[in-house]
Amino acid sequence: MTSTSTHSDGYVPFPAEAAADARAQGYWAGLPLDALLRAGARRFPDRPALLTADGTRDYATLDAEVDRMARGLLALDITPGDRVVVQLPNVPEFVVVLFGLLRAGLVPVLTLPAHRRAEIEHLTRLSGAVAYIAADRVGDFDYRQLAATVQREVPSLRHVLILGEPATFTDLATVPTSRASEISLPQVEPSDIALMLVSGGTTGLPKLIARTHDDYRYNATASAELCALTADDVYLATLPAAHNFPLACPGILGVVHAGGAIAFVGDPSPESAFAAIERHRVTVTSVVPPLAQLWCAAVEWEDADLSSLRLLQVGGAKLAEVNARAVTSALGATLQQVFGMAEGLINYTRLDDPAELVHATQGRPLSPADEVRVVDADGKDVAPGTEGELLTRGPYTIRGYYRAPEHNARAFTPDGYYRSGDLVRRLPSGHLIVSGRIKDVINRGGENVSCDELEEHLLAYPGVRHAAAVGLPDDALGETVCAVLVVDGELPTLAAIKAFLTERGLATYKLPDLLRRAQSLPVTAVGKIDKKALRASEG
Ligand code: OOB
Repeated sequence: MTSTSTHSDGYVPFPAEAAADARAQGYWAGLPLDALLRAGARRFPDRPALLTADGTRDYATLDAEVDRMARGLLALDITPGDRVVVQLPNVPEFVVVLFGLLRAGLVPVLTLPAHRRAEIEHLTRLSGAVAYIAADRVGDFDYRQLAATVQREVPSLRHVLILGEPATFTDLATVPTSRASEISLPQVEPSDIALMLVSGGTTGLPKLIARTHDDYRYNATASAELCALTADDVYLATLPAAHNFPLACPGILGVVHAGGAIAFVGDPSPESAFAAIERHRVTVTSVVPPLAQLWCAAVEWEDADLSSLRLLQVGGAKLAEVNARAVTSALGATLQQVFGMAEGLINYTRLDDPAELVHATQGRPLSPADEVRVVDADGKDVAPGTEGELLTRGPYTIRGYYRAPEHNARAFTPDGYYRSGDLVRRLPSGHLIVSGRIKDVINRGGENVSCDELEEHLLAYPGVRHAAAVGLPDDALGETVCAVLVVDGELPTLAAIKAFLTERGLATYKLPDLLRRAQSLPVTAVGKIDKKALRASEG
């Protein structure tokens, strides 16, 4: 039995014994994440690293640019170990900022463009971030206004760096500096926290997932090898780059390891994505199931040349078997199902798996060192092939969320397994079939909506006595968000509820799609809201 200890600042490290094993077995290379780019610049200086609208940047150029960014960040009064909230859209600067922070020993807190005040304020406070890096605006949303609000509420936030028109803040473009002799770069410890990912969240607000250089480097490099990435690959970041899937499974970091090139697309519509695939001769990309279905349908009317695409990764939510077959035949590329989680464990179907497994399973664990248990409600291992909850532990799975001791006591077993909340069946080959979730989260097209969090906000609406959020099956999104309310007087309109939640700073994807009225909510034997019954009655 290994013990878990929590660092004084709320970080739960790998137990010494597990860390020693991961090193001894060669999973952890003992290198900082930034070494991926350093190695790229050494091995492939002239190869394209970033493919942008105005040309390409080779590895040597990108590396030099990252160097100037790292030193420029440290020239502000930011010191190694400090957290920096990053909220950028899919643009090449994302890579410069990410590696710049890593090289400077600063810890990026990777939030998604769709996050709004409630999430950003919470994550800034929880991480104790001293800086926030965002674009001026995306669509009609102005991140500078968000920054101003968060800075008012969270005193630790000293710097706001804006990509684009900075208004009253600092222009990100003025940060890089070539005063290399004056500002030295720190020695980064591979066992330190490299970056923080944001959890989909099961209860209340999102949690922070601290990933070390060692574990995340392994995550990305082992994934790159599994996907057989080479310097000839071109990866298209279609999903938000700050998400674990496009970032490190193998994604951006995996491609840098292989010496390949990265292209970005701001919106994942077939029009934009197909044009980018054709233009950059993209070989690999990753999407969520609804997007895969949309792309599948779009090949009928879009006449872009997609012949360069060799691997289409689909994950984030369950891809129905019928859709898996359709994707393979419509897009021509090899399909890979990816069942992963920001907490760690990633399962992949292999490139040479028989079609049956690729279509009907969500893959098997990346690493031979991944430990997977499938257990019943009492935590006992179920018989092979039987449905149960997936528990996991391994060289790239966290041992606890950052600064969340109470939640950790429930979300992890005493011997360090993460309770995923996912219901799975395991085949003799080790492949897993995901059959549902025990956690109360709605998976809306790959975005996780925490029912608890949404309910808390709904209950704040005048006249709402009880509120329950449930996911209802939906052909396009997998699940839609249905809010069931017990109210005094008139039921508010859906538009009024959405406006109210938006005003409270909730992300757009968490807003209910449907609103229903109930006289009372069904409860379980111990008095908890019975979501299963509710789902059955509302579905
Ligand atoms: C990925 O990571 P998260 O942290 O946004 O969400 C994790 C949860 C899983 O626990 C599971 O409930 C669900 O999303 N999920 C899937 C799935 N992939 C993720 N459910 C069914 N089938 C799948 N293929 O979503 C993520 C992280 C890395 C790679 C890919 C996805």
